[in-house]
Amino acid sequence: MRDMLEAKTERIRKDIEAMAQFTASPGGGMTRFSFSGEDRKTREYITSQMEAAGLTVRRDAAGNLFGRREGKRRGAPAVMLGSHFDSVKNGGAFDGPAGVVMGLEVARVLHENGIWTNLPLEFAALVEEEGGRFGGGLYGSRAMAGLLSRESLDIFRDRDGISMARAMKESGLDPDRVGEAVRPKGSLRAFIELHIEQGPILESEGLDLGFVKTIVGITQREVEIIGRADHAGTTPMDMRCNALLAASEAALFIDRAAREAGEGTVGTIGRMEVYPGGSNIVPGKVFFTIDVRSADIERLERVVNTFGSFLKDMEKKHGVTVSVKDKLTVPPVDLCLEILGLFEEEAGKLGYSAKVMQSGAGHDAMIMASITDAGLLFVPSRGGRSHCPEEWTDYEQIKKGVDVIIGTVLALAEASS
Ligand code: HGY
Ligand code: MN
Ligand code: MN
Repeated sequence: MRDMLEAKTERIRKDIEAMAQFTASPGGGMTRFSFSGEDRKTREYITSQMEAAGLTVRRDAAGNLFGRREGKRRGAPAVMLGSHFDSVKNGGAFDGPAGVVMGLEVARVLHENGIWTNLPLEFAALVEEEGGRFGGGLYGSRAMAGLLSRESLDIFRDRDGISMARAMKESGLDPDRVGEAVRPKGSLRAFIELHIEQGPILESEGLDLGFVKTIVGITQREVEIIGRADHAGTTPMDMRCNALLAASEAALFIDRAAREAGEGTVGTIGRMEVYPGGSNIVPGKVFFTIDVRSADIERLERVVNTFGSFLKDMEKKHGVTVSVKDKLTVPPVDLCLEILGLFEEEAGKLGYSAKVMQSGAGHDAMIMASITDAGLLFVPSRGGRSHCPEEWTDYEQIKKGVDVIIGTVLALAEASS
């Protein structure tokens, strides 16, 4: 039974290219924000592919899309596989969709070969993993894991001030029912995600696949520094409360603190907005984000905590007021070794080269690991590039990842011929 079950590269290419059409920044990579028109068009495409593969499709109360293939054992826990379909601003076509397409292809291969498993299978397309629109992220998986508060849907807003709750309503969802997305205890046997590596390791070592053992911990905060807008010409230098000076020192602090923490700890200010933003006005307000990550919780907390006390010093030094909003705090996560072992076994049978590695990017698998056994398989990223229009993975490389996951799913879900 095993040798004929192979993914088809051509279908993978077709899916990725079809989904890549739905972007708000044509010519500037992928911008597919949750609960947007691009989200809807992509969801319609995925739904059509799920139905064609014989799946029963439903959208949960958080907006996640699932295609379900019943198992022989009624009421048994499901094996879930997939990834997210939202993107960052001006991102790439593979970050997220490669994992959704993996699910579609596994579903097709089982459907066309009439393979049934004892356990049911759920093919997932998750929303708002990136937080590109509302900040934070990992929203679809946190909704399933019961890690999402209803009030956060009112607090998290996009750049136009639209709350998640309002965007959900406009997308046909009822934010008051988001709790219904929580998966009952014991209802999942496993969660398997295929994802592009978003780093240079697999390509530089000439390997086909990566099997993730640990995903780094992540802290994301939003910082607002309030100084005083003043005339750039008439305000003496020693009479200014320049918000941008404090923010600039903060950028240098985060960079230095992450480097000093070492062991792969990273710190980034990815977004900074200066207000009112006139060339002849001393900046009165600056908004910026921080993103700190480490596989070592102590290092992660040290950078974040020292940054907090640094901001207090900035208030005194520059006569500004600083407020900080927590957007995401996830500790480092070890994934399921049983699933990692199955990945290794399948790759061995197929002759694909692979290594066990860490993920510097956050993924829904790190949240799903809190409610079920979670596995994450990487395929190479060309030049290690991601979160940019240049992001690329060969379709043949994705095919190899899907082949390994087919065998893994058959083992986990107890396939019978
Ligand atoms: O930010 C991340 O690590 C992921 O791309 N959401
Ligand atoms: Mn990403
Ligand atoms: Mn991703």
